[in-house]
Amino acid sequence: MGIETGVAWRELRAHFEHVAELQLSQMFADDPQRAEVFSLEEQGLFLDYAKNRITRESIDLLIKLANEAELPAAISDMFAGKKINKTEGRAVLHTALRAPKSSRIELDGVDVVSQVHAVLDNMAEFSEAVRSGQWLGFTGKPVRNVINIGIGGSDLGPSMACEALRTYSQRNLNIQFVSNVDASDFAEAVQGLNADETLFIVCSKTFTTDETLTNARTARAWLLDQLVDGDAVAKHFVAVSTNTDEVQAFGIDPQNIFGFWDWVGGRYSLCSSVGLALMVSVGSTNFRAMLSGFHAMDEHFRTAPLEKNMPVLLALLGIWYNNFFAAETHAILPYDHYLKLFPAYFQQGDMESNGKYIDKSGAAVTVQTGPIVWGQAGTNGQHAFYQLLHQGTKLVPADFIGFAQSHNPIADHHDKLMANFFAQTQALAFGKSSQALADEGVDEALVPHKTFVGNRPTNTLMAEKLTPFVLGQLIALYEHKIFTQGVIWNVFSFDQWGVELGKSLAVEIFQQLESGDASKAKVDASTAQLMDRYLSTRKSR
Ligand code: G6Q
Repeated sequence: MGIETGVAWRELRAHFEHVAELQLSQMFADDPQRAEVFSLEEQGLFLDYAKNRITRESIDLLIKLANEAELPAAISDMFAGKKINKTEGRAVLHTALRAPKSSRIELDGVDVVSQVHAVLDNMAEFSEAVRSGQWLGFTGKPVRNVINIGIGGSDLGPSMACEALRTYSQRNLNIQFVSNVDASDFAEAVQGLNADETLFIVCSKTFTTDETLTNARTARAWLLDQLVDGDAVAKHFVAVSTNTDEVQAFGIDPQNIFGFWDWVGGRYSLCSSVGLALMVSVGSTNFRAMLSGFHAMDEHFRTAPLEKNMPVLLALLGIWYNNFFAAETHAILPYDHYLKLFPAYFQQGDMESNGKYIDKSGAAVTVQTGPIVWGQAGTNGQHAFYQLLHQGTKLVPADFIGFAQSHNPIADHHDKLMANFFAQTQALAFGKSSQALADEGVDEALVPHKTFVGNRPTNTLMAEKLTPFVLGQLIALYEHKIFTQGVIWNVFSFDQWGVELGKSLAVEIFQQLESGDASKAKVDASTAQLMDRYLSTRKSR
């Protein structure tokens, strides 16, 4: 039986009929306490959710829904290391990656926290060696370029966080990310670099991912082309993986393997050794400060009552729009240039976790699940897609994220940035009426075009500054939001079977392309035609 057959869902549906008619402008006018009631602070991270199309009753009913879905028990199960990722038979313990050294979390009778800290210590030692110039390449030169080769969960987290914390980075180190199997990605990354000053981090949980292994082999060939001697590989390649056998088969020194565990999902792995490139960039102290931010949010999520629980509130608001207002998408709009990859990071985090139509019982769901997540840093988006947010026919709930202090306090830039940040949520919520336009004497024919109906919901997240700690808080906030929604929609948020079919078809098609003859390919007429066209026009290698 789906969640929609429960009492809370039914009550929410009836309540929606009433709330759908309400205007934010009226709700603010009617309730002077509204901003205060619908806001919450957690260790410096402030959430204002007053500009949502909700009443106090909406929140009560949504909390009732969370309780009906037995969210508190689900949270305990995850933190306790129960094997909640049932389709893969695994625990989901990314929270253990940021647990303090003094804590103990057992999985199958073994404490995982001590394992986590042992790897963190190894990472710190390695990072400091690279940063200080003690790690020498094959010709005795220190490392100047670090290239992470990985894809998906082994790329998006460290690349997003390196960008987010760029001001904390050691600027004489050039950190790059190569993910795409398109050789242009690799070719551009190594353009002009000297191999004897370049270190590759091959980052792959399974060490079987075709894109990553293809890039890693190309990197090895590129290195040996310059350095010739096969022994150079040990000085210029390290690996992050759970698959030590395959890493060694590749030729990487077992001393240079940073392990992690199958209870860490790829898209939840930034705090594991998958964050190695980030630690090299910002140093272990900043990395650990980020882990503290993650842990602070983990503890808040684990212990705060649901009605004062930031990830839970964001999740429930998302469900309110997704399932009752029929919103199809959710925008993440950070007003901080360093967070420009944050929307893409949570595009994977959210869509790979909750983009599922089969529920935990194996039946098709009967309610909408994960939204399409997208976004871009402000103010750039304002000059691109905000037109649709303000006057389009679709409802796009959005999160605005901003900071009181800039890392680059130059002239009046930051006040201008933040003026836009505040203006946008205000415009979205309250719009501009045709009456106001008429009063201003706007040409009658233009009034409809210039009218903003408003009533478009947003959340606003603010903190003092984008520090490593705050970044950790923010990431954990969204992780737990996704978890909460998955519990309510009753889907398995920690598997990703939907990426498998394309991968296996590509293997077959690749063989046909290699043979140069597509006639035996078991593909449809359209694909056959496209393959033929490709084969007849591609250059032979
Ligand atoms: C994330 C996914 C996926 C994964 C990549 C890379 O949750 O599992 O994005 O991270 O496919 O996998 P490897 O790390 O095993 O190369």
